[in-house]
Amino acid sequence: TEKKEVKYGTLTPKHRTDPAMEKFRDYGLGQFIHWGLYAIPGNEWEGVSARKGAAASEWIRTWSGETAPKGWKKTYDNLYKKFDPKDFDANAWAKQAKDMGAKYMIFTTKQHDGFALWPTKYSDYNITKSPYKKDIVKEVVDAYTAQGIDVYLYFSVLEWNNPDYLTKEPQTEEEKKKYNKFLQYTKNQLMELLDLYPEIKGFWFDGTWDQSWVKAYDFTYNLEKELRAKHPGLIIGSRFRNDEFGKRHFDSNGEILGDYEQGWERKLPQEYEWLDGNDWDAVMTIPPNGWGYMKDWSGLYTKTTDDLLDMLMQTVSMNGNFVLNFGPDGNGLMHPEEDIIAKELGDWMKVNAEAVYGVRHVDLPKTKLGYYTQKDKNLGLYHIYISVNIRSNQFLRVCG
Ligand code: FHN
Repeated sequence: TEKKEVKYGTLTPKHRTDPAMEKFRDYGLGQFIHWGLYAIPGNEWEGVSARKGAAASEWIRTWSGETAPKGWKKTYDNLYKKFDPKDFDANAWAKQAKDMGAKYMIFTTKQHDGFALWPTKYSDYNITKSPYKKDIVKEVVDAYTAQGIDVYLYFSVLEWNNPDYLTKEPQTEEEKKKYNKFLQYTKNQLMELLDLYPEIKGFWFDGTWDQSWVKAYDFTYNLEKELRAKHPGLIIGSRFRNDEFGKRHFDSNGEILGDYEQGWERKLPQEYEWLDGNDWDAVMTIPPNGWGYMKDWSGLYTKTTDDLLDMLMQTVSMNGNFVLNFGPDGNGLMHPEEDIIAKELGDWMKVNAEAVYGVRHVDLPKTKLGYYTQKDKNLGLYHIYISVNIRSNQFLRVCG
């Protein structure tokens, strides 16, 4: 089909071959951590569950309907005054991730509520105003980097509480002025993150679906250019921006926008061909949904270690990275179920990691029993099958 003229399309080749991107392709397993003020309520408040009133645990600020506590938004916006995670130990998190076999991690610097976990100069709604005061982003970056785990920063453009934020395209001069101020604020925070944490390898952007941001494609195109110029090798996913026709993730010619596809969230592609040769990650919750801490997992199907191992192998067999989400509580402790799964995953990885790290898709008809991966066409391939009900899964190296 005729190529369309796209002025605000991709800024990087479809298949980057620089060392940073080759390392991204080799990760295999990553950890996502969603942490912020929403960890304090843990998807409930004064014994009332928000399960019926908010889309997900980290969306609890939007809790509405008859179950929502009176004056909830005000209560939520004041939670920063209570944020003082007594048990938070970034080194313990990083050690757990290391033992689990994670090669990179994605950490929420700021989710949709706009509360910054770093001492940003550009907003007062940040960690220094909480009793905890200290720079959590720095603690996490330092601890994981010390363990040899690469750090990517999750950044939500969308900010529910920012008076300058708009969801729709700015129309009036006043709206344009306000939103331009918001765009500049966003750019300032991103440049600040790169200045403060130069060790990071990339960004995981989120909250970029509103028309206000979609129509600001000239700004976002130039912002991506500036971020990449400031931090050579920076890795940015497909969720950051769109082209001038509003096409997100892929431009109007189907070319990926960014370095890896960020579309696989809580679901996996079934065919390798669907990926069209692009790099990608799959981010996964242990409960059905809910990225932030949820006190109560009862009544929900929460994925078993075997479920997650199967997803991991399905992902890496199709050249993706599988990123498992953890939602620490308001004191900085992981959910007890998350600790169990991290241990079991790690035990399996200690035996099978060679079939996960640095592997690529095998061009064979899909096996009915598990997944194929391979490191080097001449060294044979791995055939991993996840036994249905035992933890000690086997793999055999089939030398071609
Ligand atoms: O709205 C967010 C959600 O809270 C969570 O952060 C996930 C993680 O991938 N991203 C958005 C939903 O697509």
